[in-house]
Amino acid sequence: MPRILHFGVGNFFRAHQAAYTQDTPGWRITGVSFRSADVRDGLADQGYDYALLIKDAHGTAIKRITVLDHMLVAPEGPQAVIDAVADGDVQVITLTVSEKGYHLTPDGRLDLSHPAVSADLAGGPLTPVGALVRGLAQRRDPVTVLSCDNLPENGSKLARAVHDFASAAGIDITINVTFPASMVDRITPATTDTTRAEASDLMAVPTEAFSEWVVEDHFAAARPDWPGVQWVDDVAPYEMRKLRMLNGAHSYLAYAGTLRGHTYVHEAVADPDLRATTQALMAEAAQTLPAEVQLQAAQYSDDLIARFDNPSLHHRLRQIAMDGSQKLPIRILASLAARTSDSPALEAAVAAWIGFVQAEVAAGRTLDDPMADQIALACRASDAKGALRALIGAS
Ligand code: CS2
Repeated sequence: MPRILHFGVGNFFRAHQAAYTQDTPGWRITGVSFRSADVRDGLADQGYDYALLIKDAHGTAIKRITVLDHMLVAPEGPQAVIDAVADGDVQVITLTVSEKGYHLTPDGRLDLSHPAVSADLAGGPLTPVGALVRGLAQRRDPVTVLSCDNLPENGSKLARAVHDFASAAGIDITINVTFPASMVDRITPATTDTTRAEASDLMAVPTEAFSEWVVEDHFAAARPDWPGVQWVDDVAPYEMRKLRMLNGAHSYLAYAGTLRGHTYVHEAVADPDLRATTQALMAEAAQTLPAEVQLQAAQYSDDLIARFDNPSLHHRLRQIAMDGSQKLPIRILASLAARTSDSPALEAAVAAWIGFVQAEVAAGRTLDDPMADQIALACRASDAKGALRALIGAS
């Protein structure tokens, strides 16, 4: 039976790609964790099945996900992960390893000086990119590698990172492998005790009813017939719209909302000042989008506000606030760079991030961000705002 190998078995994958595959007869999934064994242990205890709690303003529907049937943990057995990449039954390798999981430089190359990358090159713990390179080098059959992370041009970025790692390691990849781009969307909070109790399932995942997946139709091997996927030649317009409008607004709400004492997205977006700035931010971002999606941007913005208003999701602002140094350049600075007129709402998002990190550092809390140390240092500079802006590449 054809198989998908998935890197990064977090809640987003379990609410999105796993749910689509659940509705696609004939496919099974092997998951890979690059960090702890916790998710594998929790899922293995219940035969890898779990409940997806689909929440809208009217209530909760439960969908059982039974399509995942095996999981590997890279730190426990790196060779098993490499062998899985090389396995001929695997037709598609999907990834949700988050922005920082690719270890890219700001100009989109593999950061060879990153400690995790140099350790992997020296035979230490596997990174997702290193696992791909080592496994692809052993493969005999074509395969598709599909990034499902919130990065612009995620397919070509991953292809370049794989190429950079392979050249640095002196490894040849000779099989046909494609790296289509994709835009993924489904708001998926973290699991809490309330979620677990609601579903009587320790591994339950909460999510919203809305779901979208736009995929570049460039597959080297069998392509799952995922129902509802939009197959396109060019993902870029959809991806820009989603990153700049949804994710940009999310990050603004996360920082500005936390600063105003809110806990959840639905609370922050109900705050009249924040709601107005969120709408203005989406309008500013929309003006930077390609013509084909600009026309529907006003409707898209209204639909996003309705999704953020969802009172049942309980999506914590602090979950979105993490990794700001990785997210802001993509979600906010890209729009700012493309704009030719004043952008008060986008600037308010940069200011909200600065205010948030300064407040966290002043309170003695360690930031959940790969650049936490540099951010803390910049907060102590005499021109802290300038230093923080420079750190994320804001002019
Ligand atoms: C959020 C995203 O945590 C975050 O950074 O903005 O996870 C967002 O919920 C998803 O991209 C929605 O598809």
